[in-house]
Amino acid sequence: MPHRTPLIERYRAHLPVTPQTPRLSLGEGDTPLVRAPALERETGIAEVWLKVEGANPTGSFKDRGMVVAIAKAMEEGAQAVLCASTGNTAASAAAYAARAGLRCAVVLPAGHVALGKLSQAIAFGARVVAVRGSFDDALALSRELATSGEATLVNSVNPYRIEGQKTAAFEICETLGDAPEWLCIPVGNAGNITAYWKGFTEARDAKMAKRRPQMHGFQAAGAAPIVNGEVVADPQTIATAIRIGNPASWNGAVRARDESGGSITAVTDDEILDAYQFLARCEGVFCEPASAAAVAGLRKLARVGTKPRQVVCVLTGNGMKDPDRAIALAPKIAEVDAQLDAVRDAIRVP
Ligand code: AN7
Repeated sequence: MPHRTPLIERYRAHLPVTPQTPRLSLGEGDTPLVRAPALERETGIAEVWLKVEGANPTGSFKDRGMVVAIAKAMEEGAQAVLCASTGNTAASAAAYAARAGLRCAVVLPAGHVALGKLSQAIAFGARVVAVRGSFDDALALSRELATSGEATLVNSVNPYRIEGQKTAAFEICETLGDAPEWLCIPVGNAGNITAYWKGFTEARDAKMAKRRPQMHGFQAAGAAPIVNGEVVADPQTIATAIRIGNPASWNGAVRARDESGGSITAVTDDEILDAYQFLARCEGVFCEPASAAAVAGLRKLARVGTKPRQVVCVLTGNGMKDPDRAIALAPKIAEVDAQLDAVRDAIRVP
């Protein structure tokens, strides 16, 4: 038995699983909820919690939805799965497809996928195709390819993905004993904010929680279609995971915002990188830049208006996904002779 109960088992009463659904698992879900004391001091908010989704098997929240989508594809007799991706969906699809014995193809925006994610897709044996275009182009092409029935589409337009991802909201309610006052979350294709809102709603209806949170979503300023109210033809941001100009779950995000009395706002790349470094250096939590958008957004909201007492920020992906970004922010690494004095001099703070 794996030491974690498989997500599909644990939440089977709330998921579209049948006795015929394979019990697929790589140990997804049950991720840490970690206090953020430095953020609490800085924002003046009594409780700030980080939902560390980078602790999932392939290092992102995508595994929660992918395990359900791939298990259902197996149940339905699929031979192959397909997705477009900014990287994490591809890594997750490739891993669960490998486990399930299905073929997997991933369609990526050329030149804009972080190294760790690309290496995962390759290692798990997916067929990798990079298109000269954006994620939005890749998704449009993948949707069209999937209509032929040759492969099952496992992007978040596949409803099983949303079903699996909503389990993170259940876990938060279980750990805190209720939903938090605010949930802060990055928004790209908008599947995750849609999934959390569904999860919090079902948690309340199932008496796992008494309330639902205000949902605060954050897009990168150069890729902020929902904030701007129009499609972004050429989205740009260093947070490549959320470099998306035409989110598939746009309506779901708007509904989550409006029904919860929350917001969807933009954060700049500088604000994202500042939060990224703050989390790593002051909290000891290394997330990828897109994830830091949630914390950049919280810092911004906390400077104006009324503050809540309790917030959860969703850290969607592991910092090691994008090693190039961390290294690009470093001062030059000192290289010295293998001698005591040289090393001591190099370590000494100037
Ligand atoms: C780390 O992998 O879209 O709003 O193709 O990888 O549900 O899209 C990734 C998205 C946030 C945004 N944080 O979530 C993909 C992809 C990380 C991500 C998002 C993504 P959605």
